[in-house]
Amino acid sequence: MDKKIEKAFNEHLNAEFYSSYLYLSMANYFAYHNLEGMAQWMRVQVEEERIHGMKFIDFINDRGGRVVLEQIDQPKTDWASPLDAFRDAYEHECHISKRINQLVDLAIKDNDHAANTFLQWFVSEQVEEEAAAQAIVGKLELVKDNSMGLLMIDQQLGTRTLAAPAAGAAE
Ligand code: OFO
Repeated sequence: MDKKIEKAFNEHLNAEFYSSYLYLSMANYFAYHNLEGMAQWMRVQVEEERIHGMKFIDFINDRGGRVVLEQIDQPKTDWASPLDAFRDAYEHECHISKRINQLVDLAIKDNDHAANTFLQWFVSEQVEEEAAAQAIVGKLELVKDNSMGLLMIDQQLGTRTLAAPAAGAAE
C-alpha cells in the first residue's frame, strides 16, 4: 500500500486505541462516583473503540502494509461532573470524525478506492458516535443537578451491551 496512506492509517489506529483508553478512564471515573450505569456504557465504548483500531490493523495487514504500534498518550483522569465527561466524549468524537474525513480526502487524492471504501464504514459510524454522545449530553443538561434524574439516566445507560458484529464482518 502507498506509504503515505500506511503512515496515516497507523497514526489513526493509535487515535482509536487512545479513544478506547480515554473511555476506560471515564468508565473508572464513573465507577468511582458510583455511577455504574455510565461506567457500563463507557466500558462498551472501550470495546467498540478497540474493534475500530483492530479494523485498521486488519486493513493495513490485508493490503501488505506494516502495522507499527506506537505509545498511547495518557488520557485525562478526572472531570468536574458526568456532564463534563460526556461533553468531552462528544468533542472527542467530533475530533475523530475530522480525522476520518482527512483520511478520506487522502484516499481520494491518492486514488485509493479500497481505502476509500474501507473508510466509508467509519464515516457512517462517526455519525452514530457523535449522535450517541450528544444525546447523553442533552439529557444531562436537562436534569442539571437533579440527583433523581441523574440516577435515572445512569440506570438507562447501564442497559447498553456490545452489539454482536454483523455476519462476515472483520470484527
Ligand atoms: Fe472509533 O469512534 Fe469513537 O472514537
